Amino acid sequence: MREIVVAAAQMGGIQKAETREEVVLRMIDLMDAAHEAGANFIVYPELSLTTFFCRYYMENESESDVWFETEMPNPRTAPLFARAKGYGMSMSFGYAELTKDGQHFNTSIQVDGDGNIVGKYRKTHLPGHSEFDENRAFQHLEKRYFEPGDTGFPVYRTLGGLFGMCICNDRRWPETYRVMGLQGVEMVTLGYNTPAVNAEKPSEGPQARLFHNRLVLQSGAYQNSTWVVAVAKAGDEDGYPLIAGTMIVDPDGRVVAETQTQGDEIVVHACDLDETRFGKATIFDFARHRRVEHYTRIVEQTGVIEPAE
Ligand code: ING
Repeated sequence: MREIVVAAAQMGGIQKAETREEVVLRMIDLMDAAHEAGANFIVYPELSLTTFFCRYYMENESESDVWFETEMPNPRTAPLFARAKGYGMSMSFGYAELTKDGQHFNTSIQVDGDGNIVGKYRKTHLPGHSEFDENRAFQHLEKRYFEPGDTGFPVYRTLGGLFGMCICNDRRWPETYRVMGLQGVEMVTLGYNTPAVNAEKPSEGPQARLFHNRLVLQSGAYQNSTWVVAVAKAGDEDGYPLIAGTMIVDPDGRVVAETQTQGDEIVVHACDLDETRFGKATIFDFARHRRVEHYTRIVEQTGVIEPAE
């Protein structure tokens, strides 16, 4: 048995006016509750330090760069790293990363109980658009503010197992889980900020979005026999609603824990990494069952090529 007691630390809305220091205090409160509940690993949302600023059109980088971190840890997040190290607790969280050579990424890191960054991931699948779109009820400018990630989907050894990360829209793409599954991943952690309404289709509201959220997390877990921990930035941000739906999914695709509120809330579950073994050795024994000679299109084609008339 290789048990990890995981706390999925959902955060309610972060308002535009909220400082990093105020947000970090909320994250520390969640970490204290996780410690009380016996957790040794805490997972926070995508862009956990700021509001989802991609909903706002900003013309110049001088304006949008205020939402980015130029180093990690940094003076604003140091108290969080210190509290985690004091507890010997691993953590993962997302933030907007501005690198020394001026690259912008939607990033997530995993930090072990000694405070070492053991995993770093930069969001691959950026949804939305790069120019102001007047046809949208609100903007989703991730393609404006971030570059596609350059890390791929790494899997790394920590906490006695094989871990990987993805971010938000990545969870909708089966390739995300399979690339990690082909590295033996036993737990995928991810955060998301998902608008409660489709900006291009107002009839698609929170119920549909919560359905799709659950659908893709359960299928990703089951089809790769891995745990999936998915954590929302939920609630209302300056009048813009985000879905909750934070959950922990077991390697059979079953939801074993999920939040009940739209605010700051942890759900905790003892995840035995050995529960991934049966699926990996039988129905999803990739070596025994996959037929890669028939999968060429998946890596050779980007878009659809329909058969000739
Ligand atoms: N947010 C959304 C997400 O993938 C989205 C964008 C919502 C795309 C619904 C498609 C459908 O959950 C982020 N930040 O990717």
